[in-house]
Amino acid sequence: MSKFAIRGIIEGFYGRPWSHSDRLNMINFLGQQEMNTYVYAPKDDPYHRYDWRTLYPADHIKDFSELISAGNKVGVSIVWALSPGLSLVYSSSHELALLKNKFKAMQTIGFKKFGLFFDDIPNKLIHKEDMEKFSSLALAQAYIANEILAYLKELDPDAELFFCPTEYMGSGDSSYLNKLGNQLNQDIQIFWTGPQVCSNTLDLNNAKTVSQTIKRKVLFWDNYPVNDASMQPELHIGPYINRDKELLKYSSGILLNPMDLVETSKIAIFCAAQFLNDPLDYSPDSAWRSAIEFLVGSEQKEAFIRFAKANSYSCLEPYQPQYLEDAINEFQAKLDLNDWESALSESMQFFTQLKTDLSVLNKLPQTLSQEIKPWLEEYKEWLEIALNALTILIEFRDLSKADAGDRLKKARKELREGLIRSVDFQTYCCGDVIHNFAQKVYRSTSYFLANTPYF
Ligand code: 14T
Repeated sequence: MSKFAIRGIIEGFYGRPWSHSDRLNMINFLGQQEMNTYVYAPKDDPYHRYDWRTLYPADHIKDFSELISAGNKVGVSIVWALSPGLSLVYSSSHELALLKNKFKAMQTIGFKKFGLFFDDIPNKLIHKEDMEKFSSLALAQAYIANEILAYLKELDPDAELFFCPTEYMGSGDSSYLNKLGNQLNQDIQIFWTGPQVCSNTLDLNNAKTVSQTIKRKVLFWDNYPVNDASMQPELHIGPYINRDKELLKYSSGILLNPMDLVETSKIAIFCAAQFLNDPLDYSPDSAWRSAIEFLVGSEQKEAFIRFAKANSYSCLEPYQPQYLEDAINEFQAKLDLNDWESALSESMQFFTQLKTDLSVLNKLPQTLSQEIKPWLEEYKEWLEIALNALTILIEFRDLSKADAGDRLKKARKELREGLIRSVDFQTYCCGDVIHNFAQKVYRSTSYFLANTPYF
Protein backbone atom coordinates (compact mmCIF):
# COMPACT_ATOMS: atom_id res chain seq x y z
CA MET A 1 0.00 0.00 0.00
CA SER A 2 1.41 3.33 -0.94
CA LYS A 3 0.70 6.56 0.86
CA PHE A 4 1.64 10.14 0.10
CA ALA A 5 4.60 11.10 2.30
CA ILE A 6 3.26 14.54 3.26
CA ARG A 7 -0.43 14.62 4.19
CA GLY A 8 -2.25 17.47 5.83
CA ILE A 9 -3.37 21.04 5.65
CA ILE A 10 -1.99 24.51 5.27
CA GLU A 11 -3.75 27.34 7.07
CA GLY A 12 -3.01 29.66 4.17
CA PHE A 13 -6.18 31.57 3.48
CA TYR A 14 -6.98 35.29 3.48
CA GLY A 15 -9.30 36.64 6.17
CA ARG A 16 -9.67 36.00 9.88
CA PRO A 17 -7.10 33.40 10.94
CA TRP A 18 -8.19 30.45 13.08
CA SER A 19 -8.10 30.84 16.84
CA HIS A 20 -5.61 28.95 18.98
CA SER A 21 -8.28 26.50 20.11
CA ASP A 22 -9.39 25.99 16.49
CA ARG A 23 -5.83 24.98 15.70
CA LEU A 24 -5.52 22.59 18.63
CA ASN A 25 -8.83 21.01 17.64
CA MET A 26 -7.68 20.66 14.03
CA ILE A 27 -4.29 19.20 14.95
CA ASN A 28 -6.00 16.46 16.98
CA PHE A 29 -8.37 15.79 14.11
CA LEU A 30 -5.44 15.54 11.67
CA GLY A 31 -3.77 13.02 13.97
CA GLN A 32 -6.95 10.94 14.17
CA GLN A 33 -7.18 10.92 10.39
CA GLU A 34 -3.55 9.84 10.00
CA MET A 35 -2.51 13.11 8.48
CA ASN A 36 0.99 14.23 9.49
CA THR A 37 1.38 17.92 8.65
CA TYR A 38 -0.13 21.26 9.66
CA VAL A 39 1.40 24.37 8.09
CA TYR A 40 0.90 27.72 9.80
CA ALA A 41 0.62 30.44 7.13
CA PRO A 42 -2.50 32.59 7.65
CA LYS A 43 -2.20 35.50 5.22
CA ASP A 44 -3.67 38.03 7.63
CA ASP A 45 -1.46 37.30 10.62
CA PRO A 46 0.57 40.54 10.45
CA TYR A 47 3.70 38.82 11.81
CA HIS A 48 3.48 36.27 9.00
CA ARG A 49 3.30 38.70 6.06
CA TYR A 50 2.87 42.51 6.23
CA ASP A 51 4.94 42.90 9.35
CA TRP A 52 7.26 39.96 8.82
CA ARG A 53 10.25 41.84 10.28
CA THR A 54 8.65 42.04 13.73
CA LEU A 55 9.25 39.18 16.17
CA TYR A 56 6.23 37.44 17.67
CA PRO A 57 5.21 38.69 21.13
CA ALA A 58 5.41 36.31 24.10
CA ASP A 59 1.76 35.22 24.06
CA HIS A 60 2.02 34.10 20.44
CA ILE A 61 5.22 32.22 21.22
CA LYS A 62 3.48 30.38 24.04
CA ASP A 63 0.66 29.38 21.67
CA PHE A 64 3.14 28.12 19.08
CA SER A 65 4.86 25.93 21.68
CA GLU A 66 1.48 24.47 22.58
CA LEU A 67 0.79 23.68 18.93
CA ILE A 68 4.13 21.90 18.66
CA SER A 69 3.43 19.77 21.78
CA ALA A 70 -0.10 19.01 20.60
CA GLY A 71 1.33 17.93 17.25
CA ASN A 72 3.99 15.74 18.91
CA LYS A 73 1.30 13.89 20.85
CA VAL A 74 -0.63 12.91 17.73
CA GLY A 75 2.12 12.58 15.13
CA VAL A 76 1.52 15.86 13.32
CA SER A 77 4.49 18.05 12.35
CA ILE A 78 3.80 21.73 12.81
CA VAL A 79 5.42 23.82 10.10
CA TRP A 80 5.88 27.54 10.66
CA ALA A 81 5.99 29.74 7.56
CA LEU A 82 6.93 33.31 6.74
CA SER A 83 5.79 35.38 3.72
CA PRO A 84 8.24 38.29 3.43
CA GLY A 85 7.85 38.87 -0.32
CA LEU A 86 5.69 42.01 -0.25
CA SER A 87 8.60 44.15 0.87
CA LEU A 88 11.78 42.05 1.20
CA VAL A 89 14.93 43.51 -0.34
CA TYR A 90 16.57 40.28 -1.51
CA SER A 91 20.04 41.77 -1.87
CA SER A 92 20.24 43.41 1.54
CA SER A 93 22.42 41.73 4.13
CA HIS A 94 20.51 43.59 6.82
CA GLU A 95 17.23 42.06 5.57
CA LEU A 96 18.82 38.60 5.49
CA ALA A 97 19.92 39.08 9.10
CA LEU A 98 16.35 40.04 10.06
CA LEU A 99 15.01 36.94 8.32
CA LYS A 100 17.51 34.70 10.08
CA ASN A 101 16.63 36.27 13.37
CA LYS A 102 12.93 35.64 12.86
CA PHE A 103 13.53 32.00 11.88
CA LYS A 104 15.91 31.50 14.77
CA ALA A 105 13.32 32.65 17.30
CA MET A 106 10.94 29.99 15.97
CA GLN A 107 13.63 27.32 15.82
CA THR A 108 14.43 28.03 19.47
CA ILE A 109 10.90 27.20 20.59
CA GLY A 110 11.05 23.82 18.85
CA PHE A 111 10.03 24.14 15.21
CA LYS A 112 11.88 21.73 12.92
CA LYS A 113 10.06 22.47 9.68
CA PHE A 114 9.72 25.88 8.11
CA GLY A 115 8.14 27.59 5.16
CA LEU A 116 9.33 30.52 3.06
CA PHE A 117 6.52 31.78 0.85
CA PHE A 118 6.59 34.13 -2.10
CA ASP A 119 3.02 33.81 -3.35
CA ASP A 120 0.80 36.78 -4.21
CA ILE A 121 3.60 39.33 -4.51
CA PRO A 122 4.96 41.37 -7.47
CA ASN A 123 6.19 38.92 -10.12
CA LYS A 124 9.40 40.80 -10.84
CA LEU A 125 12.18 42.42 -8.87
CA ILE A 126 11.11 45.89 -7.78
CA HIS A 127 14.08 47.25 -5.83
CA LYS A 128 16.91 48.83 -7.81
CA GLU A 129 19.59 47.18 -5.69
CA ASP A 130 17.99 43.75 -6.31
CA MET A 131 17.98 44.30 -10.08
CA GLU A 132 21.66 45.12 -9.86
CA LYS A 133 22.55 42.00 -7.90
CA PHE A 134 20.18 39.41 -9.44
CA SER A 135 19.29 38.74 -13.05
CA SER A 136 15.83 37.44 -12.13
CA LEU A 137 13.26 37.05 -9.35
CA ALA A 138 13.82 33.29 -9.31
CA LEU A 139 17.55 33.68 -8.65
CA ALA A 140 16.94 36.23 -5.88
CA GLN A 141 14.45 33.94 -4.16
CA ALA A 142 16.62 30.85 -4.56
CA TYR A 143 19.54 32.73 -3.02
CA ILE A 144 17.48 33.73 0.03
CA ALA A 145 15.90 30.28 0.47
CA ASN A 146 19.27 28.51 0.23
CA GLU A 147 20.76 30.92 2.78
CA ILE A 148 17.86 30.30 5.15
CA LEU A 149 18.04 26.51 4.80
CA ALA A 150 21.81 26.55 5.40
CA TYR A 151 21.29 28.70 8.49
CA LEU A 152 18.51 26.49 9.83
CA LYS A 153 20.66 23.40 9.32
CA GLU A 154 23.46 25.01 11.29
CA LEU A 155 21.03 25.37 14.16
CA ASP A 156 19.48 21.93 13.65
CA PRO A 157 20.78 19.44 11.06
CA ASP A 158 17.27 17.97 10.69
CA ALA A 159 15.64 21.27 9.78
CA GLU A 160 13.48 21.25 6.64
CA LEU A 161 12.24 24.01 4.37
CA PHE A 162 9.09 24.31 2.20
CA PHE A 163 9.15 26.96 -0.50
CA CYS A 164 6.13 28.57 -2.18
CA PRO A 165 7.06 30.10 -5.54
CA THR A 166 5.57 33.30 -6.98
CA GLU A 167 4.34 31.29 -9.97
CA TYR A 168 2.58 28.53 -8.12
CA MET A 169 0.14 27.40 -10.78
CA GLY A 170 -0.14 26.86 -14.54
CA SER A 171 1.41 24.60 -17.13
CA GLY A 172 4.51 24.04 -15.00
CA ASP A 173 7.26 24.72 -17.52
CA SER A 174 8.04 28.44 -17.19
CA SER A 175 11.58 29.79 -17.17
CA TYR A 176 10.98 31.11 -13.65
CA LEU A 177 10.29 27.57 -12.39
CA ASN A 178 13.11 26.16 -14.39
CA LYS A 179 15.58 28.54 -12.73
CA LEU A 180 14.21 27.64 -9.31
CA GLY A 181 14.55 23.97 -10.14
CA ASN A 182 18.20 24.47 -10.98
CA GLN A 183 19.12 26.79 -8.14
CA LEU A 184 17.07 25.80 -5.09
CA ASN A 185 18.82 23.39 -2.76
CA GLN A 186 17.66 19.88 -3.60
CA ASP A 187 16.30 19.34 -0.07
CA ILE A 188 13.76 22.13 -0.37
CA GLN A 189 10.15 21.16 -1.09
CA ILE A 190 8.34 23.31 -3.67
CA PHE A 191 4.60 24.04 -3.53
CA TRP A 192 2.30 23.95 -6.54
CA THR A 193 -1.48 24.49 -6.75
CA GLY A 194 -1.91 22.71 -10.10
CA PRO A 195 -3.12 24.06 -13.44
CA GLN A 196 -5.14 26.81 -11.70
CA VAL A 197 -5.09 28.67 -8.37
CA CYS A 198 -8.05 26.54 -7.37
CA SER A 199 -7.57 23.51 -9.58
CA ASN A 200 -10.54 21.52 -10.75
CA THR A 201 -8.20 18.61 -11.46
CA LEU A 202 -4.74 17.57 -10.30
CA ASP A 203 -3.70 15.38 -13.19
CA LEU A 204 -0.66 13.29 -13.86
CA ASN A 205 0.56 15.28 -16.86
CA ASN A 206 0.68 18.59 -15.04
CA ALA A 207 2.40 16.94 -12.07
CA LYS A 208 4.93 15.30 -14.37
CA THR A 209 5.71 18.54 -16.21
CA VAL A 210 6.17 20.58 -13.06
CA SER A 211 8.22 17.94 -11.28
CA GLN A 212 10.53 17.69 -14.30
CA THR A 213 10.88 21.46 -14.35
CA ILE A 214 11.60 21.80 -10.64
CA LYS A 215 13.77 18.65 -10.61
CA ARG A 216 12.09 17.12 -7.61
CA LYS A 217 8.72 15.80 -6.54
CA VAL A 218 6.12 18.49 -6.22
CA LEU A 219 4.28 19.33 -3.01
CA PHE A 220 0.68 20.23 -3.78
CA TRP A 221 -0.95 23.20 -2.10
CA ASP A 222 -4.51 22.18 -2.86
CA ASN A 223 -6.83 25.17 -2.74
CA TYR A 224 -9.84 23.17 -1.56
CA PRO A 225 -11.99 23.58 0.52
CA VAL A 226 -10.75 27.19 0.97
CA ASN A 227 -13.48 29.76 0.29
CA ASP A 228 -11.73 33.08 0.82
CA ALA A 229 -11.81 36.20 -1.40
CA SER A 230 -14.39 35.92 -4.18
CA MET A 231 -15.38 32.39 -3.11
CA GLN A 232 -16.81 33.54 0.22
CA PRO A 233 -20.45 32.90 -0.78
CA GLU A 234 -19.65 29.24 -1.46
CA LEU A 235 -19.71 26.50 1.17
CA HIS A 236 -17.24 23.83 0.12
CA ILE A 237 -18.73 20.65 1.52
CA GLY A 238 -18.77 18.48 -1.58
CA PRO A 239 -16.68 15.34 -2.11
CA TYR A 240 -12.91 15.51 -2.68
CA ILE A 241 -12.53 14.53 -6.34
CA ASN A 242 -10.37 14.66 -9.48
CA ARG A 243 -6.99 14.09 -7.84
CA ASP A 244 -5.18 11.42 -9.87
CA LYS A 245 -4.61 8.28 -7.83
CA GLU A 246 -1.10 7.95 -9.22
CA LEU A 247 0.00 11.48 -8.33
CA LEU A 248 2.50 10.19 -5.82
CA LYS A 249 4.75 9.19 -8.71
CA TYR A 250 5.54 12.88 -9.08
CA SER A 251 4.41 14.28 -5.77
CA SER A 252 5.70 14.23 -2.20
CA GLY A 253 2.29 15.08 -0.84
CA ILE A 254 -0.80 17.23 -0.72
CA LEU A 255 -1.70 19.92 1.80
CA LEU A 256 -5.24 21.27 1.66
CA ASN A 257 -5.95 24.93 2.23
CA PRO A 258 -9.14 24.90 4.36
CA MET A 259 -12.00 27.35 4.90
CA ASP A 260 -11.95 29.69 7.87
CA LEU A 261 -14.79 27.40 9.08
CA VAL A 262 -12.87 24.77 11.06
CA GLU A 263 -15.55 22.15 11.69
CA THR A 264 -17.03 22.42 8.23
CA SER A 265 -13.62 22.00 6.60
CA LYS A 266 -13.35 18.58 8.23
CA ILE A 267 -15.58 17.08 5.54
CA ALA A 268 -13.00 17.71 2.81
CA ILE A 269 -10.07 16.95 5.12
CA PHE A 270 -11.56 13.63 6.21
CA CYS A 271 -11.99 12.63 2.55
CA ALA A 272 -8.53 13.83 1.56
CA ALA A 273 -7.02 11.81 4.42
CA GLN A 274 -8.58 8.66 2.97
CA PHE A 275 -7.27 9.54 -0.48
CA LEU A 276 -3.76 10.36 0.74
CA ASN A 277 -3.46 7.26 2.89
CA ASP A 278 -4.68 4.86 0.22
CA PRO A 279 -5.19 6.55 -3.14
CA LEU A 280 -5.79 3.34 -5.11
CA ASP A 281 -8.65 2.32 -2.87
CA TYR A 282 -10.26 5.75 -2.57
CA SER A 283 -13.96 6.07 -3.29
CA PRO A 284 -15.00 9.75 -3.24
CA ASP A 285 -18.66 9.10 -2.59
CA SER A 286 -18.30 6.62 0.24
CA ALA A 287 -15.53 8.73 1.86
CA TRP A 288 -17.85 11.74 1.63
CA ARG A 289 -20.75 9.90 3.24
CA SER A 290 -18.53 8.63 6.07
CA ALA A 291 -17.17 12.15 6.58
CA ILE A 292 -20.68 13.52 6.98
CA GLU A 293 -21.70 10.72 9.32
CA PHE A 294 -18.55 11.34 11.37
CA LEU A 295 -19.42 15.02 11.67
CA VAL A 296 -23.20 15.09 12.12
CA GLY A 297 -24.06 11.56 13.32
CA SER A 298 -26.22 8.96 11.61
CA GLU A 299 -29.60 10.52 12.42
CA GLN A 300 -28.92 13.78 10.65
CA LYS A 301 -26.78 12.31 7.91
CA GLU A 302 -29.35 12.06 5.11
CA ALA A 303 -30.80 15.53 5.72
CA PHE A 304 -27.29 16.96 5.77
CA ILE A 305 -26.41 15.16 2.54
CA ARG A 306 -29.38 16.76 0.80
CA PHE A 307 -28.33 20.17 2.14
CA ALA A 308 -24.75 19.49 1.02
CA LYS A 309 -25.95 18.61 -2.47
CA ALA A 310 -27.55 22.04 -2.72
CA ASN A 311 -24.12 23.45 -1.85
CA SER A 312 -22.06 21.48 -4.33
CA TYR A 313 -20.69 24.47 -6.21
CA SER A 314 -16.88 24.81 -6.00
CA CYS A 315 -13.80 24.68 -8.21
CA LEU A 316 -14.21 20.90 -8.11
CA GLU A 317 -17.83 21.02 -9.30
CA PRO A 318 -18.14 24.34 -11.10
CA TYR A 319 -21.70 23.90 -12.27
CA GLN A 320 -25.22 24.22 -10.90
CA PRO A 321 -26.19 21.75 -8.16
CA GLN A 322 -27.10 18.70 -10.22
CA TYR A 323 -29.47 17.41 -7.60
CA LEU A 324 -31.70 20.50 -7.74
CA GLU A 325 -31.33 20.87 -11.47
CA ASP A 326 -32.55 17.29 -12.00
CA ALA A 327 -35.64 17.94 -9.86
CA ILE A 328 -36.54 21.08 -11.82
CA ASN A 329 -35.83 19.42 -15.18
CA GLU A 330 -38.09 16.51 -14.35
CA PHE A 331 -40.79 18.92 -13.35
CA GLN A 332 -40.44 20.76 -16.64
CA ALA A 333 -40.47 17.53 -18.64
CA LYS A 334 -43.76 16.50 -17.03
CA LEU A 335 -45.30 19.92 -17.69
CA ASP A 336 -44.22 19.63 -21.30
CA LEU A 337 -46.19 16.39 -21.49
CA ASN A 338 -49.10 18.24 -19.90
CA ASP A 339 -48.91 16.01 -16.84
CA TRP A 340 -49.57 18.80 -14.35
CA GLU A 341 -50.80 16.43 -11.67
CA SER A 342 -47.64 14.42 -11.17
CA ALA A 343 -45.37 17.38 -12.03
CA LEU A 344 -46.85 19.41 -9.18
CA SER A 345 -47.30 16.65 -6.65
CA GLU A 346 -43.79 15.24 -7.11
CA SER A 347 -42.11 18.63 -6.87
CA MET A 348 -44.22 19.60 -3.86
CA GLN A 349 -43.09 16.40 -2.22
CA PHE A 350 -39.45 17.01 -3.13
CA PHE A 351 -39.31 20.55 -1.72
CA THR A 352 -41.49 19.69 1.29
CA GLN A 353 -39.00 16.96 2.20
CA LEU A 354 -36.16 19.49 2.02
CA LYS A 355 -38.15 21.85 4.21
CA THR A 356 -38.74 19.04 6.73
CA ASP A 357 -34.96 18.44 6.73
CA LEU A 358 -34.56 21.89 8.26
CA SER A 359 -35.98 20.77 11.59
CA VAL A 360 -33.47 17.89 11.62
CA LEU A 361 -30.68 20.28 10.67
CA ASN A 362 -31.68 22.48 13.60
CA LYS A 363 -30.14 19.88 15.87
CA LEU A 364 -26.69 19.85 14.28
CA PRO A 365 -23.66 19.97 16.62
CA GLN A 366 -23.37 23.57 17.76
CA THR A 367 -20.02 24.63 16.30
CA LEU A 368 -20.93 23.23 12.93
CA SER A 369 -24.35 24.86 12.92
CA GLN A 370 -22.86 28.25 13.92
CA GLU A 371 -20.42 28.05 11.04
CA ILE A 372 -22.96 27.19 8.39
CA LYS A 373 -25.74 29.44 9.71
CA PRO A 374 -25.74 31.90 6.77
CA TRP A 375 -26.11 29.02 4.29
CA LEU A 376 -28.80 27.29 6.35
CA GLU A 377 -30.81 30.50 6.67
CA GLU A 378 -30.71 31.23 2.98
CA TYR A 379 -31.37 27.58 2.15
CA LYS A 380 -34.62 27.96 4.09
CA GLU A 381 -35.48 31.10 2.14
CA TRP A 382 -34.87 29.37 -1.20
CA LEU A 383 -37.05 26.43 -0.19
CA GLU A 384 -39.82 28.87 0.69
CA ILE A 385 -39.36 30.57 -2.66
CA ALA A 386 -39.56 27.20 -4.46
CA LEU A 387 -42.69 26.20 -2.53
CA ASN A 388 -44.26 29.56 -3.28
CA ALA A 389 -43.55 29.15 -6.97
CA LEU A 390 -45.23 25.75 -6.89
CA THR A 391 -48.22 27.19 -5.00
CA ILE A 392 -48.58 29.78 -7.75
CA LEU A 393 -48.74 27.04 -10.33
CA ILE A 394 -51.28 25.06 -8.32
CA GLU A 395 -53.54 28.09 -7.95
CA PHE A 396 -53.03 28.86 -11.60
CA ARG A 397 -54.16 25.37 -12.54
CA ASP A 398 -57.20 25.81 -10.27
CA LEU A 399 -58.08 29.30 -11.41
CA SER A 400 -61.68 28.35 -11.94
CA LYS A 401 -62.03 27.49 -8.23
CA ALA A 402 -63.36 30.05 -5.79
CA ASP A 403 -60.72 32.42 -4.38
CA ALA A 404 -57.94 30.86 -6.44
CA GLY A 405 -57.32 34.27 -8.00
CA ASP A 406 -56.75 35.86 -4.59
CA ARG A 407 -54.50 33.05 -3.47
CA LEU A 408 -52.56 33.35 -6.69
CA LYS A 409 -52.07 37.08 -6.17
CA LYS A 410 -50.96 36.56 -2.59
CA ALA A 411 -48.45 33.85 -3.54
CA ARG A 412 -47.09 36.03 -6.34
CA LYS A 413 -46.63 38.92 -3.94
CA GLU A 414 -44.72 36.68 -1.52
CA LEU A 415 -42.61 35.22 -4.28
CA ARG A 416 -41.78 38.71 -5.50
CA GLU A 417 -40.74 39.75 -1.99
CA GLY A 418 -38.58 36.63 -1.61
CA LEU A 419 -36.84 37.27 -4.91
CA ILE A 420 -36.20 40.88 -3.94
CA ARG A 421 -34.69 39.74 -0.62
CA SER A 422 -32.50 37.27 -2.49
CA VAL A 423 -30.67 40.16 -4.19
CA ASP A 424 -28.94 40.70 -0.84
CA PHE A 425 -28.23 37.04 -0.05
CA GLN A 426 -24.69 36.43 1.12
CA THR A 427 -24.39 32.82 0.08
CA TYR A 428 -24.49 30.83 -3.12
CA CYS A 429 -26.63 28.09 -1.58
CA CYS A 430 -28.73 26.34 -4.28
CA GLY A 431 -26.71 28.10 -7.00
CA ASP A 432 -29.06 29.84 -9.44
CA VAL A 433 -31.42 26.91 -9.81
CA ILE A 434 -34.31 27.97 -7.60
CA HIS A 435 -33.84 31.60 -8.52
CA ASN A 436 -34.19 30.83 -12.22
CA PHE A 437 -37.16 28.55 -11.68
CA ALA A 438 -38.96 31.11 -9.51
CA GLN A 439 -38.31 33.91 -11.98
CA LYS A 440 -39.71 31.82 -14.77
CA VAL A 441 -42.87 31.06 -12.81
CA TYR A 442 -43.28 34.70 -11.86
CA ARG A 443 -42.81 35.99 -15.41
CA SER A 444 -44.96 33.42 -17.11
CA THR A 445 -47.83 34.02 -14.73
CA SER A 446 -47.50 37.81 -15.18
CA TYR A 447 -48.33 37.35 -18.81
CA PHE A 448 -51.46 35.37 -18.05
CA LEU A 449 -52.56 37.77 -15.34
CA ALA A 450 -52.42 40.58 -17.84
CA ASN A 451 -54.28 38.62 -20.49
CA THR A 452 -57.05 36.68 -18.75
CA PRO A 453 -60.46 37.92 -17.70
CA TYR A 454 -60.19 36.45 -14.18
CA PHE A 455 -58.58 39.58 -12.71
F1 14T B 1 0.47 30.22 -2.42
C1 14T B 1 -0.45 29.72 -3.06
F2 14T B 1 -0.31 28.50 -3.38
C2 14T B 1 -1.84 30.26 -2.90
O1 14T B 1 -2.75 29.55 -3.17
N1 14T B 1 -1.92 31.53 -2.44
C3 14T B 1 -3.17 32.20 -2.19
C4 14T B 1 -3.88 31.59 -1.00
O2 14T B 1 -3.35 32.13 0.16
C5 14T B 1 -5.38 31.75 -1.08
O3 14T B 1 -6.04 31.24 0.05
C6 14T B 1 -5.79 31.01 -2.34
C7 14T B 1 -7.29 30.92 -2.58
O4 14T B 1 -7.87 32.19 -2.75
O5 14T B 1 -5.17 31.54 -3.51
C8 14T B 1 -4.01 32.31 -3.43
O6 14T B 1 -4.43 33.64 -3.42
C9 14T B 1 -5.01 34.24 -4.47
C10 14T B 1 -4.63 34.00 -5.77
C11 14T B 1 -5.23 34.67 -6.80
F3 14T B 1 -4.88 34.42 -8.05
C12 14T B 1 -5.96 35.21 -4.25
C13 14T B 1 -6.57 35.88 -5.27
C14 14T B 1 -6.20 35.62 -6.57
F4 14T B 1 -6.76 36.25 -7.57
